[in-house]
Amino acid sequence: MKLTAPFLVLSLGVLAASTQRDRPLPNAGGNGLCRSQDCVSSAKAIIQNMNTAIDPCKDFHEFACGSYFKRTKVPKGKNKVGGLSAVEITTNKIIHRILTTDPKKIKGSKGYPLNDVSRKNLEKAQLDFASCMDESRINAIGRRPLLNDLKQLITKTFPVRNSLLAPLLPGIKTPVETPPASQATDRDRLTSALIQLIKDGVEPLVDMTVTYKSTNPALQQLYIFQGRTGIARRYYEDKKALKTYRKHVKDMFTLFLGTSGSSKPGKKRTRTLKNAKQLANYVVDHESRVAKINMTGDPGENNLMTAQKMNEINPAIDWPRFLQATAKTDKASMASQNYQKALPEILKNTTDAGLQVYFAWHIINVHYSGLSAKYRVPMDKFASLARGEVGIYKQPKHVDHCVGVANRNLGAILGQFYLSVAFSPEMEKKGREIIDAVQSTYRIELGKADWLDEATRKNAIKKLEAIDEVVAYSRFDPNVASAQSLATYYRTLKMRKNDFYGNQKRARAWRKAKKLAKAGKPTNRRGMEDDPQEVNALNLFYPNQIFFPAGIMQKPMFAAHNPEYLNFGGLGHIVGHEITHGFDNNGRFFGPDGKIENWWTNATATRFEEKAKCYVDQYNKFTIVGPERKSLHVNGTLTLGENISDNGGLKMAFKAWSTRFASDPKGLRYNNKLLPGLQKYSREQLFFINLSQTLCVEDTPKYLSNMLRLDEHSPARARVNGAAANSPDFARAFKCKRNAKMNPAKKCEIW
Ligand SMILES: *[C@@H]1O[C@H](CO)[C@@H](O)[C@H](O)[C@H]1NC(C)=O
Ligand SMILES: *[C@@H]1O[C@H](CO)[C@@H](O)[C@H](O)[C@H]1NC(C)=O
Ligand SMILES: *[C@@H]1O[C@H](CO)[C@@H](O)[C@H](O)[C@H]1NC(C)=O
Ligand SMILES: *[C@@H]1O[C@H](CO)[C@@H](O)[C@H](O)[C@H]1NC(C)=O
Ligand SMILES: *[C@H]1O[C@H](CO)[C@@H](O)[C@H](O)[C@H]1NC(C)=O
Ligand SMILES: CC(=O)N[C@H]1CO[C@H](CO)[C@@H](O)[C@@H]1O
Ligand SMILES: [Zn+2]
Repeated sequence: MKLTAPFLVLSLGVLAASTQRDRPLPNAGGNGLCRSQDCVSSAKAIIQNMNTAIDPCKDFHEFACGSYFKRTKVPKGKNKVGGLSAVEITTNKIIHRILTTDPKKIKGSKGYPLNDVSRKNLEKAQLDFASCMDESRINAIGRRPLLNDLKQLITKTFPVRNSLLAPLLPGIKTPVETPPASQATDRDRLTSALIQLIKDGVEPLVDMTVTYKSTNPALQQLYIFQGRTGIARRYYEDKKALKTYRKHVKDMFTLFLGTSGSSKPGKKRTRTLKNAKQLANYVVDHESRVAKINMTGDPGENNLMTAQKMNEINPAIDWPRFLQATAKTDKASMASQNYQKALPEILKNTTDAGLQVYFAWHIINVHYSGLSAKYRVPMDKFASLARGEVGIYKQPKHVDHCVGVANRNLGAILGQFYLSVAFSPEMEKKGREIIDAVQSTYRIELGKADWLDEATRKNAIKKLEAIDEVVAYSRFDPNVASAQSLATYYRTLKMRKNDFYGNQKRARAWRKAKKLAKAGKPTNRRGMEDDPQEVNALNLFYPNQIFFPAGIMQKPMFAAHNPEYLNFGGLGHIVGHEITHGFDNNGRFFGPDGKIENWWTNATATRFEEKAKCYVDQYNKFTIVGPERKSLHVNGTLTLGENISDNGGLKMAFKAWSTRFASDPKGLRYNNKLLPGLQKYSREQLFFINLSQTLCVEDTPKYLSNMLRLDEHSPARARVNGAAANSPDFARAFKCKRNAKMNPAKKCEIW
């Protein structure tokens, strides 16, 4: 559901001067020219992006962003600039400041006050960050801590006879204790090993998580999935892909376990490992067997059953003990049953020594993130490739990497500081007004949509009204505005000075434990796993919730004192987009409380499908210029949900704004002043211009062509021009002639 949008630099003086933000809103005071500093700088930024030589009725995105494109080049080391990625850069600078300022020196704001407990919390995040930034120490430590973890595997977690790994790790007494060989004991040993590994966040053979299911969203439930494979299932059939993967596993075993070979003068010293190929084969062959399991006819995810029942399906694991030790429960939903049924057979085809290698590979795959770039980069690079990205991996700058680490591990603590320095209750209040306005407009428009029959309309309205909105930050477990709540939330996560590897490992184990502890508990509807500083917005189909973190309620989407037509073109559009997701080709299958439920009559559902097809055909026709100037088509099926949401979002945001403006044309309540230097544009036009400019994104052709296959969002140009061309409001605002490119006779519309 991640959306993609705009840029512009937030003031970084935020750590010092935050009280200013708490001033009450000045009276809108009539609709003259807006001369506030925010207005002046917004106007300047808007003008600087536009290319007025272009006819807005021919190519609106180019009209709104043309000059931006002319002066902007994707910097080296990046795949794109502009849009939300630029806001992320600004946010990360703020987080970086927070991470590197003495906690005592950060004053905080009245709106979101900080206290001694907050500062104590922050020390934890700062320890993590500092341990990451100490690159020379991490380099000097090298792979040692990972090798220690592998020793742990070999000597304690899963000792085996004839270990292939033991001879590679100095200091291990071989042979290790000989394990007895009876069937029952095998099962005990395997169960114990899996329990230990899961606690460390390593998940070979079984992958487990806790979440709510669509048939009963109020309850958190444990799910057991099949162990992850290194590449997607279909690639195990693809000889070339499999060969690349096998080589990667072999190279990584060599990197992590090899010994330095002799090096000729002037040559780089490289590692060698005689049995690397054999080790790689154990891993890849096992995964290939897993990938071959026929999943057709698998009963799927809604399979809550007792641990006893699970023993019948897969007797290789002692499920009652396993579930109790990991998640303190005696039931779980066993997804991928076909896999579980096949596992005992598959295990028979693997020796214990082979299984140990497979576990080692998973340990490497998870804990490498605590090592130096020498180990991290080749693993990250391959992970990017495995996601289907070809040739676009870019190693982040070290400091960005470390900000990301601290954000991932202790994001909510940083979030409290982010709220305090970059956000204000006034912004929260104004933002909420926009959200409410768009939602009320939605209600009115649902009343008007003539293709909905009455029964479906009633249900749609019921669903809309049941949407639970969370604004700016999580209110419960943790309450990000409360230092005490955060201290409790992170209590069991310990961070140590100079121990980057250990910090990452503890954070991972803590996350897993936190997740698993929710099994059997009610769903926390006010709590968000996403942090307030995230530059993103979400629609969770279940439990029918939308979340707008403080990070998206920022310039250039939103500024509390700016004219409303700008804010509705920015944040309002995003709000409309997220609400529409609940009614798009996926969201429409979920009911008001997030259960999967058919609330459509057949006739209306058929009309929905016809209307959706209009988008698919329309977007299929869009092309972009790819590498070597080749023209590539957008995939209208892949992007359907996002397109429906872009279109609905644009319409609802515009109607919400224009209704408010019409109710207050003199500007006594709402600020709709004009912008200096942009007086020749109407408010309506500026709404669309600003909307488009949140999507002035420049990508490399290579990145763009990758994303065309992978991203559910259309490229920015298609997003803007597609939705604008479908909008009669747009055509009116720019007086586009009938059948102009941006005003086709045939328009697609659902919401
Ligand atoms: C997979 O199982 C389904 C249902 O049991 C069966 O129809 C199908 O032929 C199987 N596919 C293969 C490749 O064995
Ligand atoms: C186990 O190995 C045998 C012999 O190579 C093979 O025929 C069988 O299909 C394998 N079983 C599984 C579940 O992979
Ligand atoms: C609606 O369509 C479904 C499947 O397409 C069908 O099973 C059902 O009987 C139809 N209901 C009505 C009222 O026509
Ligand atoms: C478009 O995306 C859909 C859904 O992901 C996929 O099934 C289809 O193969 C894609 N079409 C093309 C031409 O790539
Ligand atoms: C829908 O998405 C496709 C592909 O991303 C895009 O080309 C198209 O313009 C979008 N359609 C609309 C109406 O937004
Ligand atoms: C490009 C630009 O600056 N656009 C403006 C769009 O509207 C937002 C919200 O008011 C402003 O912050 C931006 O400056
Ligand atoms: Zn979206």
